[in-house]
Amino acid sequence: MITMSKKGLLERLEEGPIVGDGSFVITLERRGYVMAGNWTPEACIEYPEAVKQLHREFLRAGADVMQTFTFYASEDAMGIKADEKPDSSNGTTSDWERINYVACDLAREVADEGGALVAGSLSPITSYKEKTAGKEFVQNEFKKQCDIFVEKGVDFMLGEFFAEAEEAEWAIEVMAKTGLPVACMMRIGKMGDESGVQPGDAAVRMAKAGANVVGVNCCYDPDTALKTIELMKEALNEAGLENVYLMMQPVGYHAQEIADDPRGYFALPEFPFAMEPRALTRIDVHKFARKAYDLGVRYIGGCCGFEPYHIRAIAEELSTERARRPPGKDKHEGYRSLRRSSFQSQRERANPQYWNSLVPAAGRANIHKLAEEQAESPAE
Ligand code: CBH
Ligand code: ZN
Repeated sequence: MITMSKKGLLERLEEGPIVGDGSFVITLERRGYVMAGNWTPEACIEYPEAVKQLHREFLRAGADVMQTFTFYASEDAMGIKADEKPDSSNGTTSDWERINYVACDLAREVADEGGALVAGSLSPITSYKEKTAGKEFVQNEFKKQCDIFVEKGVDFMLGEFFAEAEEAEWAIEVMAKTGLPVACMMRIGKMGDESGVQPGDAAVRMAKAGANVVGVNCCYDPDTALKTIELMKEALNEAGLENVYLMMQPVGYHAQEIADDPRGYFALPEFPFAMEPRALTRIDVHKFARKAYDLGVRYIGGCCGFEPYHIRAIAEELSTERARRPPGKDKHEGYRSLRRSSFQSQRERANPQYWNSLVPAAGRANIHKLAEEQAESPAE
């Protein structure tokens, strides 16, 4: 067996762009393994094969990082959400600990199949959001998860989806104490966080709290998120913090109209059960990856709605910069493979010009008439 010495997060970022993974709770809900509303990761212990399969698809798509599927898996968040469940067989309060352990095993098993890194993943503490808990309680919640991540030997720490710079700082302080590299993303828009902290200030605060990589995730589409990242970049440069890397994992949906809404894409009427018509195409993602790289973002992945084929588009777009293509390349040769089609009309599409200039349809021929008909006879 050949053992390659594995490079860590910061060494890899030094060499070139890192590809993150994509959507877990949203994708596993669609596949039948996660409960909408709760968005908690019991699937780690209930359907470990389903979680591993999704990790594996992201790995094959070119992801360099497997985030532990520990979203909302603090004792606090899971406890509050379990209490709200009508049926206690859906998980018990004490499951949080086992979920965190198993999540590390699942991510590690798959990461080792392709030399990827495992990120121990933290997310908001429900009692902080409800303003019923202070710093000591919140940091202790983060610490309990971090202790498990360290025991399980994750490669770095990653915080995500924080609504306020303050909670992100508290998480970063705890993550930094592990001595591992720290990445942290807020779900902040260009208007600022929920307490009025501007994106630039939030980025500087995250960096000063000890994060090596900072940025935004979820809530906004790639174009909107890029504007927020630009503000972060300017502020980091002004503060002399150019050595801090930028990262982004936006949603895999078109959501231009909520660009100024602090609730992000959750404000869309289609969230969460009718999002399909808004899905990004792989061509949208190629364009996003290029813009992000050109802006200086060095860790590029996706959040809700980013399916494995979207992550593959990032890895393919940046294959020159990364000097490699995704592991699944044997089934992909760009648009050229359409030359093999049985149909002349498809063979004509075997070129990038066709796809790059395409404006995809919404799929409904007469959407206004359809809306009128639905108003007359609403579905159950
Ligand atoms: O599961 C994942 O993909 C995570 N890496 C990020 C999830 S972002 C938000 C999910 C929904 C939250 C909610 O509605 O409470
Ligand atoms: Zn998300």
